[in-house]
Amino acid sequence: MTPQDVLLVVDVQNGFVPGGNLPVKEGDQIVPLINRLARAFEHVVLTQDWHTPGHISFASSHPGKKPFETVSLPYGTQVLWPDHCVQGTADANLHPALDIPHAELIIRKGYRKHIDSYSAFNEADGTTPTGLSGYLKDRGLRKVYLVGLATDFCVAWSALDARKAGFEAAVIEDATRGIDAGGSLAKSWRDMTGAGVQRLQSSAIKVPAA
Ligand code: VGL
Ligand code: ZN
Repeated sequence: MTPQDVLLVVDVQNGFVPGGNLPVKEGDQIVPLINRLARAFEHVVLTQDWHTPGHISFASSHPGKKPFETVSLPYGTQVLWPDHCVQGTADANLHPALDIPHAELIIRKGYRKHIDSYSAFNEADGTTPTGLSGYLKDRGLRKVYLVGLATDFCVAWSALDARKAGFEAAVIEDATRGIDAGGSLAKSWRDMTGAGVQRLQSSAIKVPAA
């Protein structure tokens, strides 16, 4: 790894592991691997899904709608989710086994009631920045390695936006897990590969001895 590389650890939160409100299958299994990989990186940024109560992405905010159905919103089609990662709740906390004390920044996202944000770079309207691009550029960071949850939503959208913002991007596949709603996992890999996102395995990352 070089000093221009940054590890982006996406949404490793209670809400996205078994027992959480929007559990991703095997989501907890990647935590030890992410802790290990983080030792290879001088720079680590974490993201945290951080919704208001009654957030527009929640099925419960749309009478008659169930989780995993969709609605049409001003910024496009929105998949509806169970209530998850509500600000200040245990569901929104970072996973207790995540152990990356040298992480430099936590980007919270999805905190505006009427716009979702899968991506760590831009909210779902595609135009409202979170500030991450400016942060990385100001600090001279050029290549973003992504791990975390979920491969086909927040990881993929963040990787695609990293490319749009001019960064190199690589997803470390075995340090992610997907939701795979209606073929979304395969589609996300097609989109990422097409956008020049590298698809790596953790064996390709050389981790210094503890
Ligand atoms: C995510 C759905 C809703 C994710 C967040 O972290 O991938 N997915 N909110
Ligand atoms: Zn969310």
